[in-house]
Amino acid sequence: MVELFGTSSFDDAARSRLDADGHVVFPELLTDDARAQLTTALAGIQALLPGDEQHRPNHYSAEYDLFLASLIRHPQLLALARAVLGEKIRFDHCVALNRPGGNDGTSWHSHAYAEGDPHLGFLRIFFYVNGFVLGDGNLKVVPGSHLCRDAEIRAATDIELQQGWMQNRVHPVTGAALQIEPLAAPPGSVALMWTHAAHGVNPRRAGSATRWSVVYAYRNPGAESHARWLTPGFEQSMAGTDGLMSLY
Ligand SMILES: O=C(O)CCC(=O)C(=O)O
Repeated sequence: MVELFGTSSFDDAARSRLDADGHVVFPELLTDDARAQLTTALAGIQALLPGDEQHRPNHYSAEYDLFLASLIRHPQLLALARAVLGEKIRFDHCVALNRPGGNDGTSWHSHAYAEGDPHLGFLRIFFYVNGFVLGDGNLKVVPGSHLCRDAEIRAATDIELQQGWMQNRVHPVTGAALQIEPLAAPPGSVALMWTHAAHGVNPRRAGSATRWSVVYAYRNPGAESHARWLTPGFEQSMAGTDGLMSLY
């Protein structure tokens, strides 16, 4: 089994940052071996695109690649997910987020999960295999936005977000004005994010190499998940005795 992370990362300081900001980035956490195997797997997914519209290789990535599937139950990944969410967790999805040169990025959005019950967490764990620099397929966030638990945050541009959803809102805990924070991530970075955080991705520059990335999502059971791209056959093939693959 590949060693996924070079160090153990999630300590009290990281927990505080994740809970206050909605995200935390661990630079260079992936081992070189993991990065090499992830790059091969993600390039394989990229080569399959667009594929079957009903079963898209980038949405159901673990169903198309054994290495990506093997990471769902990787002890270091499960330990990280449980350190954040507690013992009772469910796997939600594994989605390839490769961004070739010229990719448009993604407009501002948040995701849905158990809006009425803040005890139910939904964690996104991004692997930025070859990283990204500012202004080139970089992730951007609004620290504190996750605390609003708003599944409907949408904006096409930074200005639209600032003049729309962010207008007249403050950080729910600190009371500070909300700010857009563009992130940089050196190769091998892992980012944790609560799913209700407002986030978007800037376009990848035309001449840049493909940004290899994938997200693994885990959540506390108890509510329906709409992001759960998982076929029944795959769910059964991966089922253990711990309920990790079930919906509830
Ligand atoms: O591509 C990324 O870095 C983030 C993708 C994203 O917005 C998402 O997974 O919700």
